[in-house]
Amino acid sequence: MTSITFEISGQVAFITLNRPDKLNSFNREMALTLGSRLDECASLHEVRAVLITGAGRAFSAGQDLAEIVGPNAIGMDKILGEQYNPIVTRIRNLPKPVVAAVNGVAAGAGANLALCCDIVIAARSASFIQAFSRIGLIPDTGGTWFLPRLVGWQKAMGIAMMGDKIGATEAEKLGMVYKVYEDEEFSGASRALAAVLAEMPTRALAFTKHAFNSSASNPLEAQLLLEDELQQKAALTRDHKEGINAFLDKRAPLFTGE
Ligand code: LHQ
Repeated sequence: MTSITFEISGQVAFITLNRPDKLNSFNREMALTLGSRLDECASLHEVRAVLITGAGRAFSAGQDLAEIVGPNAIGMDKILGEQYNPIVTRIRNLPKPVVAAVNGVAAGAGANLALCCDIVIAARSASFIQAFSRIGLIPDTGGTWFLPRLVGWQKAMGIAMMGDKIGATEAEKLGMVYKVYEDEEFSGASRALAAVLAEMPTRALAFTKHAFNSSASNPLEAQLLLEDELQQKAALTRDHKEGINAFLDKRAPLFTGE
């Protein structure tokens, strides 16, 4: 059984973490395959949005803990640098929107994989656990960067140190999640949301992502200059012209991602 399933439909790449009997925890092969699939999403012109979700009852339980013990254990020196960090940087740099559709529990690196995506949606019964402190580790996969930015320093520190299970309803209130959908409508709603994103002006969304990424380290003056530069680029796109024309013609725009 393949640990990552990949399907392109209606300009959306659907990536499913697929080790349901192990709650989609990541072994090395699965992490490296996810990285390759994200590269494909970047290079395939027909992909205009990406949706990552989990098979079965979990989104992902993070690192497969069985793989880091015993004589054949993968060394800690190889795990973050080779497996998880490249996934986070690929998602942040991918010039297309990436949605995490958190269908169930997301723990450890699984939680932070979700939080590094552009839009995080969750099923009502989903949950997020910074499970690291329970096993004597620190939040990784970008957790120490994303969590304080999403929920503020104090909530982030509490969540990271206590390893609390945060349900979807609370996660939405805290700002970890864009929207929560009832379990029975979650699959359809997440596919619909990704389909809408795939029909939006892809280059403007990529510039938006670039600007948000840069805002994390830019002073205001530099950020204003970057907005100016990116807005000028956006204004040259076909989709910008189409958006204006459609508005003036009182019709729905047809964006092509050009
Ligand atoms: C698992 C796992 C799992 C293997 C459930 N591994 N089998 C980076 C750098 C280097 C090293 C370490 O890690 C990292 C990043 C990280 O991600 S560290 C954090 C790793 N993750 C965890 O510590 C979470 C461990 N899992 C849990 O705490 C629970 O399974 C949760 C709360 C996620 C779900 O609990 P339950 O709903 O009660 O399910 P369960 O515990 O019964 O799990 C179901 C099965 O999945 C079970 O297998 P079995 O054969 O007994 O049915 C678990 O052993 C397996 N599983 N997580 N991470």
